Amino acid sequence: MGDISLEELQLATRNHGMPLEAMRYDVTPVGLHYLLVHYDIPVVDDAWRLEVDGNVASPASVSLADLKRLPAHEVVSTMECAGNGRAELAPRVISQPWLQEAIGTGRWRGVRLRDVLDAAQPGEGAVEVLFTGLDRGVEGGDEQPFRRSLPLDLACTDDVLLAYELNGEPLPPQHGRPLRLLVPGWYGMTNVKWLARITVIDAPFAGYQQAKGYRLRRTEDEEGIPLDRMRPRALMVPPGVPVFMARERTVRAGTVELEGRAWSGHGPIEAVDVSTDGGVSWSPARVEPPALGRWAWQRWTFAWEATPGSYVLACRARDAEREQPLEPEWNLGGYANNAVQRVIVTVT
Ligand SMILES: Nc1nc2c(c(=O)[nH]1)N[C@H]1C(S)=C(S)[C@@H](COP(=O)(O)O)O[C@H]1N2
Ligand SMILES: [Mo]
Repeated sequence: MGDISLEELQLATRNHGMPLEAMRYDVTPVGLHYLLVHYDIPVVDDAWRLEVDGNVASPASVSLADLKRLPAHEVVSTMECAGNGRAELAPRVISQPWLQEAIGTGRWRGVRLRDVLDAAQPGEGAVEVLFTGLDRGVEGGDEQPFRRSLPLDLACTDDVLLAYELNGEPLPPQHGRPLRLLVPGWYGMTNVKWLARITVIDAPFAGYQQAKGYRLRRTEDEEGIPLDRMRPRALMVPPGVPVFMARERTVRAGTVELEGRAWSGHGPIEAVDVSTDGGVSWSPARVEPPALGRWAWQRWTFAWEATPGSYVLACRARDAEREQPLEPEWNLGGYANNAVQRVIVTVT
């Protein structure tokens, strides 16, 4: 794989994953939710306002108090960074070196984006809504704010939020205080934090995070396919106890209740299979129905009759149309690698 660089380590210490044992919580406690920040976390004061402009009949500048006067809506949603699994690609892709922990499930509360857009009245010819964050940095050689767009029809769906609360508290600084976009089912980059401006536009946004970043492509000159919804993935809570450095696991012989979570941005999980021989043979796990609404991960369990020896455990999810691959498929940005998780376990 090659040594990890100091630059990658610098990213990895700023942006942390969710320790997989935190999948025991239905909703991820705030400090355990994964974190990804491209530039710096901005400090936002009370004078903050959200500007709504572009191709709209009624441009507006609204405070947080104005937003809180609109009907509140809550969604429990599992979020995953599009780069989750990147560090398992070979050749390694140099960026935030995620293994499999770039995930979390939040109880997000805010107002429907649709209510804010309806008040502004998008004009004839409007096709997308552009979201601009307060954070700035240099990427692809140009200084820019973090910015991404959504198609107008998706922006106006029921569960797309401008969120001001996470798990019943005001958004913490690192997760977008005071306001962020939340698009359930889509990969993490969609959910623009520290919103400053919402602009209704007449042509698809062609900025860096849309035209260059977050596209599936194998070479620089390929146009590629934009990333959107999360692919299916199952992860297990690593069983037993870890070895301090290698994190390989030891469990006692007997019935071991394996547990984990599974999700897909395309719809409910239809099945999770478990393997105790590294993915050669598979048996079905018990998958619980969605308990927290359609956008949250589903819990699964599997009773493993463990006898002494060495094992490679694996789990694999499928939704109505797609199943996790056994091996990663390489791409330039190191995105959307949902290859199955493998956990090395010794039974004593
Ligand atoms: N303004 C802004 N929004 C952002 C980002 C960012 O760097 N700046 N990172 C994006 C990425 S790549 C991901 S994966 C998610 C992470 O959200 P979280 O840190 O709240 O888990 O936020 C997205 N929204
Ligand atoms: Mo991300």
